[in-house]
Parts: sequence; C-alpha cells; structure tokens
Amino acid sequence: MKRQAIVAANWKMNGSFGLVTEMSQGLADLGLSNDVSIVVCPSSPFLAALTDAFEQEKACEHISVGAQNVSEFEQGAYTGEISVSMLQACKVQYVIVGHSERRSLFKETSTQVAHKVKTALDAGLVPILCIGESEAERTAEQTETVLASQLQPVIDEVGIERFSHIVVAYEPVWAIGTGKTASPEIAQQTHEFIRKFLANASEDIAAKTPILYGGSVNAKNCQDLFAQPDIDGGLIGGASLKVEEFKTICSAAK
Ligand code: G2H
Repeated sequence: MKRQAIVAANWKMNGSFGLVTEMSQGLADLGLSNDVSIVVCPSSPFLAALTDAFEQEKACEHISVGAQNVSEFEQGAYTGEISVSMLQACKVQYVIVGHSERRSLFKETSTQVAHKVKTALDAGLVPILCIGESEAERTAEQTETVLASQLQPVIDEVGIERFSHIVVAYEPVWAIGTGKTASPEIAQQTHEFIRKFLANASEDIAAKTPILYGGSVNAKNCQDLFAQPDIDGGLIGGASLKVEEFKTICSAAK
C-alpha cells in the first residue's frame, strides 16, 4: 500500500527569525502536491512566527509546524518545560519525541518518551517517535533488541491502534550529524524489522505507519534512501537549515 510521504526538518538548537522568513518564502515556490507532507520543527521561540509565516504564504498552507519536544506534564512548577497546550496555542501539529539527543544528553527514558507520546496524542498532535541504536549496539548485534525496547513501552502505553496517528523515525545514533549515513540497504533492512515488529501487534496498522529515516540525510543521498519500500520519507537535521538543499530533499520524497 502507498503511505503518505513525509519530510520533516529538525532545526535542533539552530535557526533564527531570518531563517523563518527564508524557509517560508523558499518553500512557497516549491509547488509540491499533497503527496508529500512537509513539517518544519524549529526551536520553541520560533514556533508561532513560523506558523504565521506559513499562514501568510498561500502556497505554504499544506506545510505543518512541529515542535522538537514536549513536557510530559500538563502544567505547573516545571521551569523550562513547554506544555502540550502551549504547543496547541502556537498551532503546532507535530512534535518530535524521544530524539536520541534527548535520550542521551537529557537522560529521557523510554517510559518518559511513552508518556510524552500519549500526552501529544491526547492533545491531537502527531508524535514523531524517534528510535535508534548506537554504534556499539549495532556492532554487538543488538539493534533489533534496542529498537524493540524503545517501541514496546509506547505500544504498552497507548496501544497499537493509536500508531495510526504516530510517525516513527528511525535514526541510527551513529549516523546523526556525523556524515555517516546508513546505506539504503541497511536502512531498508532496519525499517523492515520495525514494520514487522509493529505487525506482530497489528498488520493493518504496521502497513499504514509512516517510518522515516534520519541521520545525515542530504540532497545527494536522499533519492536512494527514499526509493526503499519501507522508507516513507526523512527527518532532516543539518541539511534542513539550508533552504535550497531542504527543498531538493522534499522534492525527492514523492
Ligand atoms: C538526526 C537528524 C535529524 P542530521 O538527528 O533528526 O540530524 O540530519 O543532522 O543527522
């Protein structure tokens, strides 16, 4: 079956109001059909400005804004956290959850990630659930065990049926920002495993869930990656900060 192709930009802790303007103007003349969903995830201070910028460009109406994180708590004394209702106030539609940088640098556990996925879903946001193994785990042939241990808590928390509103992003940690992309074959093999793992719970949901690849995707390697049958698009970091390169990547995801 044909799944919705998605290209999501993860600006990480980069970007500026200047990039908000440049990106909205640049994407306006991309002329992509509705076959590809584009999501741009800036840092929180730029969410509202990006939403406004896309609303003002008629041609950007179909482009969504996403956040890079959300608090697992609803409100209260949690200094520095951003709640799901605050994201809704900025008209955010997607949220990246469990990015490997959150897991490794900020010690987010798979249980917390599962709570965040539920919080986002309950608010009507689409979580982009990131999973991926480290280089040492791949070398030790632990990739499948690690991915299963990251997926299962989410299935347990929200139930497999709600994966129809979740996007999974496979991001091997060893390929993130390193310039070392997984080969299309390795990426495809791993995506196939993820889909089979979901299929153990529901074949129907597994067939419908978009699984994006992330990790040093650029204008040169995106075509071969996106051509793989279980790769439904990409989560793009460094290359999404360069408007022309990001547009090339979006165009390759048909
Ligand atoms: C992986 C990716 C985007 P990059 O983190 O989430 O970043 O493309 O820079 O490797």
